[in-house]
Amino acid sequence: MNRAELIKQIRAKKSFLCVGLDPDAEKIPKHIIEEEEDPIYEFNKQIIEATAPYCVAFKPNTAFYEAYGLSGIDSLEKTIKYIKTNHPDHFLIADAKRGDIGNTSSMYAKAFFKRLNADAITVAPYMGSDSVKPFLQFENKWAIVLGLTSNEGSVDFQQQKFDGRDFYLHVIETCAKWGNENNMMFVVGATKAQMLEEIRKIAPNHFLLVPGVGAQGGSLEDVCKYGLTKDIGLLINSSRGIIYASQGEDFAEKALIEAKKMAEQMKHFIK
Ligand code: OMP
Repeated sequence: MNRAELIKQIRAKKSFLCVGLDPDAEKIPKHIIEEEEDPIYEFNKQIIEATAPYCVAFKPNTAFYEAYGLSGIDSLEKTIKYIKTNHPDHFLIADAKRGDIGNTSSMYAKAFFKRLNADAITVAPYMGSDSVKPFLQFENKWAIVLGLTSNEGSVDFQQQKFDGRDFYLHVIETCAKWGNENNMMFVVGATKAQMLEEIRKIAPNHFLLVPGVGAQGGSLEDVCKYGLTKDIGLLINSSRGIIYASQGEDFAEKALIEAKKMAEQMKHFIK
């Protein structure tokens, strides 16, 4: 999916919500675990059907599949195929946080863009340009580079001063030169919303993937206040806050309600 198509979807739906598909067997409703042959896939399908009208993107985090070995990988492949077949207008982010020496990154890119057919992959830029550039070689595919993450540990490196500025600003500024607004986005945690003001000075038009609302406590209003652009420029992710709104038989209905609530809030920010 290219930038124009993504913006068109956001404007049509009046939502820039990304639903995180992070299935955890401990939290998936009991009846699904007991009755279904592939509980993760079944859980995802019901969440996808319930929330698709209110979101423009889905983000399976691969850890939640890799943890279950081959069957988990199979559930991931089936989930992606299901979205691509039934909801081809939704942007599909494989949240895998990859990045390695060039030839290895090329294989990661192949795995996620060619084999799995994801639209985007999250990328850890610590290893530098040759680790990121292989993800930028595919038409209409995206590298979503970690900029300022939502977790407490972001102070350890990202928020250390380097040349008088926070290090994450150097990372974003430098990475932005390797790609462009049509093949690169940045991750910025919702828990650091005020820092978006500085980030927008160096990445005024890039789309930002913003996780950390819901379970991690970030504010949707603050993210919009500091991060919105004329093209919206934001994909706001919530995983647990939506998919585990209920762990009972009504989980899909409750997920729908939560996704709808977020989309209603987003509507006010779309001119
Ligand atoms: P919830 O906290 O349940 O909404 O999930 C957040 C999702 O976003 C998880 O899949 C995280 O791995 C991911 N995430 C963060 O929470 N913080 C970040 O800084 C970056 C990500 C990410 O790259 O998506």
